[in-house]
Amino acid sequence: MMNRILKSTLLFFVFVGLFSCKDDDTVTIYVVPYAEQEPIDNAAIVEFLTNNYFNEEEFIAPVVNFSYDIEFSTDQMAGSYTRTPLIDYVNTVINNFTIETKTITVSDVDHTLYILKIVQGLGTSKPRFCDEAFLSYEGMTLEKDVFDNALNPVKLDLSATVKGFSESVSEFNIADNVDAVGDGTFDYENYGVGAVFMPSGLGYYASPAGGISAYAPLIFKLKVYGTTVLDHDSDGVPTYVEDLNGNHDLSDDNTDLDIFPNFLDPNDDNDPILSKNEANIVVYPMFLDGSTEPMLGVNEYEIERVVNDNVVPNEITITTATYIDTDGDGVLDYLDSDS
Ligand SMILES: [Ca+2]
Ligand SMILES: [Ca+2]
Ligand SMILES: [Ca+2]
Ligand SMILES: [Ca+2]
Repeated sequence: MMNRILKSTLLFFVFVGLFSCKDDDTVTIYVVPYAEQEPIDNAAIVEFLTNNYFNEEEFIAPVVNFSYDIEFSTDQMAGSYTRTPLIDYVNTVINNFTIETKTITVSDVDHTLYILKIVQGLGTSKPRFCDEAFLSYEGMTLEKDVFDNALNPVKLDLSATVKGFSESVSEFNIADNVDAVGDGTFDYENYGVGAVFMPSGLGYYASPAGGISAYAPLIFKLKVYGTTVLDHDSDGVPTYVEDLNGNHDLSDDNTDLDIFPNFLDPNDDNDPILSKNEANIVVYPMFLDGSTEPMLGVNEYEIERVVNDNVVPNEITITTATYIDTDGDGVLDYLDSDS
């Protein structure tokens, strides 16, 4: 089921739209330009937000064991309670709920995400756009047809999801506390809860698939529990650091101009030394029972965490890599082919 939000590379090559046959039997495939489609999608999202409400009364006064499930409805009245139209929350805080807007540019066209924040989450960190998030979600169209869900939490590499998804999940904080229940399950407390309304340009755009028609704006309900930093090429440089130009596109950072972008290249500068061997490696022994974590320095990243609990009670070791600039030219050795 989770595959539905995975971004297929086919998306970039398979364009389905209006076909027209010419005399020579060649087929012209027409893809609606982003600049034409974006206003249409935005208007459809605004219409949804104008005509729909959510079960805010349940979040204002949650009952014991409330599921924290969001329900969208065209019913303004919940018993004697009068709900607020979703559109009124846009960039406005009411009862601690709000809809934040976020602009993402695709092919020079600005697209707006509408991110409904019901619970921000009280954990100290947020998943980055290319981290592995631990979350549950439900995807639906503006017609409320559910096309995908993971109601039990799953781990998802956000770099492999559509932009509207990764750029929304990364706006929530994770849980602030995790308790082992004792039966193998865990209770997460104060995790992020919300939803995103995204134009098709930040979803699947021209590729219809699995119950989603082409150019369909999408809604995802989200519960964000945890996050893990990813290092896709295991070179000791976290993937988020490999986005050198900071544009949240991992494909356009390629120091040595070979076929592998830096986040998939264990030797970013194509000199004779692997990136991980161009770093200072330090192993910090520490203990689970009260030791504070090592403060990481500049260009220092955790690359391994080993629990030795079965050998030395409570002992773990944290290994870090610090990337250095030996010749002082401002380019770290792993990106510098002449150092
Ligand atoms: Ca890496
Ligand atoms: Ca980039
Ligand atoms: Ca490369
Ligand atoms: Ca190298």
